[in-house]
Amino acid sequence: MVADLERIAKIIKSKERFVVSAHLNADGDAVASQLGIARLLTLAGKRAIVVNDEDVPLQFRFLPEADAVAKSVPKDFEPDAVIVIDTPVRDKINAGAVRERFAEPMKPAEEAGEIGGAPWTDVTTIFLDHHQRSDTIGDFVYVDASASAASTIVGRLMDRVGVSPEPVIGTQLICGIMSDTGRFSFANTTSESLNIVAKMIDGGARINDVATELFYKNSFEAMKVTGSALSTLEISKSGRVSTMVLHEEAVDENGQTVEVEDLKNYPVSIRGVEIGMFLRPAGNTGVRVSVRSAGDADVNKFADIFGGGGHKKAAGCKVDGTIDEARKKLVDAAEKYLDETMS
Ligand SMILES: [Mn+2]
Repeated sequence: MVADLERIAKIIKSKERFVVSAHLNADGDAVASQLGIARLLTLAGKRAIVVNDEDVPLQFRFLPEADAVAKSVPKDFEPDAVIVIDTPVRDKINAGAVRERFAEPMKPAEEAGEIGGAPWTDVTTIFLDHHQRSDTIGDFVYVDASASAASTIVGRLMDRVGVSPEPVIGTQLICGIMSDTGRFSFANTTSESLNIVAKMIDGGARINDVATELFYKNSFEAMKVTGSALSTLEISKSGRVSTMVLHEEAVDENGQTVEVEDLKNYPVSIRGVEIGMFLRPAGNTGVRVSVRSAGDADVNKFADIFGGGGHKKAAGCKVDGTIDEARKKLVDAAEKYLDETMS
């Protein structure tokens, strides 16, 4: 059932032992908001265990209490509530025990077995999110798509549950908000989220330490990948469409793909460019494309031409063929799209 924050705060206050998780393939807000809500619960005198199947990504391990994230719910822990935060898609929950509970088709709680040492029938489930979502699974669901980050929602709950800012939760929430607002620059940056950050700074959190961890600890491999991708930048004749490619995914010494999140944003960061695209191989066949808009071009609609989608200013799609073929096709289509939709 859909619930407001007063209701959520009341439920939280009435429970004692929580399992907390967020989404797979964690980003800064997913890690920070689940650690943040767990910290809030601890400060409120509750017990909380954060559970993730996946390891916390290296760049977020600086967060206080990141090392306490468990791989599974201990058998001797009997939760009376589960909180899933920042996760609009049920099969993307980063805790197997919770993901299976909500897998479709969903079984009634009586048939769902146990989580840790507690039967699911005794466990209240709470979803907190800032994504547009159609799903209202869970006993209590609070969604506000106007919240900058899931960490912003944790900030909103602090007052209501009676928890004051201190350095640990402060560091966590600043990380989440800084990540999801693109260092306080995206259109979702609100005075509310900045006010939460201000309160966290007053509570002893150090904003520059968070920024240093997030943005000044790139791996050498990631910087080299960025360099080789940047050297492929091209701009169309009209100057309105820019493309950049990565011919091969780079792998580090452990065989892990070197992911560079920022690459998608370079092509559109050139003056005069309206649509910027980043292309790379999509597994065995085809090309994966990230599309970004600098202004009024709706790239959600543009990506739809190729069967993709996303948001107005950030979208993605998959295109058949080689990277060079895809690049030509995409640039032509983008020029045509701009001609047709922009005055
Ligand atoms: Mn988020």
